[in-house]
Amino acid sequence: MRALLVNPCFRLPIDTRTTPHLGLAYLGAVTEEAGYEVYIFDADVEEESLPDFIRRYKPDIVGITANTPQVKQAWRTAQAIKSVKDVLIVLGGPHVSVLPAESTAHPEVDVVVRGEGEQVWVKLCQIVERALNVNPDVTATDIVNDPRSELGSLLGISYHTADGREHHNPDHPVVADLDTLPFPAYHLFKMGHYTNLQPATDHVDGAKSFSIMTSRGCPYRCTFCSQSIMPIKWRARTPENVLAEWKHLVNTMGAQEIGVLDDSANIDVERLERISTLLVENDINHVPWIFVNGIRANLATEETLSRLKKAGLKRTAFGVESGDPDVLLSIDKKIDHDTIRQAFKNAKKAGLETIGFFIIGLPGETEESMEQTIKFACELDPLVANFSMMTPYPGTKVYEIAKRQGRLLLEDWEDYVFFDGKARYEMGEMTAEMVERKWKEAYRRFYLRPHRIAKTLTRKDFWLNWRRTFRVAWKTIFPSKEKTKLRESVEATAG
Ligand code: B12
Ligand code: SF4
Repeated sequence: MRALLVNPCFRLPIDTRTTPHLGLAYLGAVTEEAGYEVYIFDADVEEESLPDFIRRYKPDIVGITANTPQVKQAWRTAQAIKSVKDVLIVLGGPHVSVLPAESTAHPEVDVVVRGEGEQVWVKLCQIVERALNVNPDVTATDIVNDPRSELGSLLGISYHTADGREHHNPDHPVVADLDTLPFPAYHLFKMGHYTNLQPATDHVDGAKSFSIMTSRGCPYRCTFCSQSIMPIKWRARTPENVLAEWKHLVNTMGAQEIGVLDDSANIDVERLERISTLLVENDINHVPWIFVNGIRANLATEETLSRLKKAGLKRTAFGVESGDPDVLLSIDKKIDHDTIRQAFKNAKKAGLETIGFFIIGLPGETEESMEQTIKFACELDPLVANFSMMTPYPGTKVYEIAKRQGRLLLEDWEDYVFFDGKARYEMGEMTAEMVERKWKEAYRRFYLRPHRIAKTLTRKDFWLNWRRTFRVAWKTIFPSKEKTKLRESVEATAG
């Protein structure tokens, strides 16, 4: 039984760096563990065309990942594969988990897996294996339309049968104990072909900067965040299990930097402190690491952050979102400005670099509230301030609000990247012009303060990456020409 996992080609208009996909690395690992042959075809780095590869590799099952801006390319990819072989094509990932019917309506998509994929994917491989054992020439059409098909009782999937019926089976339970998962199968990637292994760390191109996820999920439900698609229960790996992977990354893979991808790593502070102790005790705290996504500000005490610093933490991010108290309250972040102020102070006292995530254009915003966000960013003065224009992703509350009370300005999922300088919706007095203007102003006012310029120029990391920093800054302001060319070249890679 041969399985194939595909990351459809998708390049952001701002940046064409490539990075291995952690979700596929986990899926690859469980496929191998189940005893199947598996190949990860990352269209961003492969030289061969996918149809040629399909003819050569002859997979028995294909899984394709898709987030929102990637989903159209996932459909094109599925079509290109089907034109070569009627193999079972499975789509998974955040976008199709929210809108499964949209994908199963495409005849080239056989099955959609909703939510966390490891267990359901392995069960699908087993179903295909059993079908092949009965009939070595069985096709995807046969498997899906067999009235006795095991798909009928497989939790967590959606599919469409030839009689026109849609099937949305109940959800599959999530992996209860994350320690039971194997480590991500990086050996299945052509590691040398990636320009960057973890984009949010400092030694950008060509450095060995790996990702790790020590917990999954988030118990909060911020109205703008796609995390709400995933189960509300926060699950964590044990410190010992995290340590084992960390050692593997440092000692076997030669990691020079590590990006922790958890959505909310510090929900259980004791667990995090135990991880810190283990990193120190095992002498692997010399490899710097970064919280790439925000940690909860209300749980970031100076003591915890100091222990993390000793364990090698170099930089931490906090989701600040808005400088306006009413807007902050309205997005269910469940945090206030004083707590955020204190968290930044604690991090700075602990000797950590900080990142602040801010959003311009949340529902109910006015020019005044955006102004408060810019001022608050300047007051907190993190090392990195990241301002995004609100992009309402399907499945989030903001998406529903924008659809009902505002006017969505995008029809095409491929436009759901948030780096191309365009507002995504208008609502009440909040016009696209206002959001775009304040967003540009935010960057200008934050980074062009004299002390910021001086601070930037004195940092070693800036000089390591200055070419890329300027390229990114330029493309943030003037992205459109690049985007058309990129999109044409991306579409060409599907078939
Ligand atoms: C790291 C990260 C990135 C990195 C690297 C992405 C990569 N190559 O892996 C970078 C910085 C490049 C990035 C960029 C973007 N990201 Co991002 N990113 C993440 C983050 C923080 C972690 C991803 C991860 O590794 N998760 C852990 C793995 C285990 O989960 P997973 O990948 O989702 O895979 C599991 C399931 O989804 C499912 N599954 C996935 N694929 C498949 C396929 C099959 C066949 C099956 C069966 C199952 C399956 O099973 C997997 C294992 O359980 C997530 C948040 C999150 N918690 O996931 C956001 C997230 C995925 N990103 C998001 C977004 C919006 C983006 C951008 C569009 C933002 C932008 N810049 O405009 C871009 C798109 C880039 C692109 N090229 O597609 C959203 C997606 C929302 C949506 N509706 O699509 C998320 C959920 C963040 C959020 N909370 O809003 N991202
Ligand atoms: S923004 Fe952060 S805290 Fe809020 S739901 Fe998303 S991951 Fe959780």
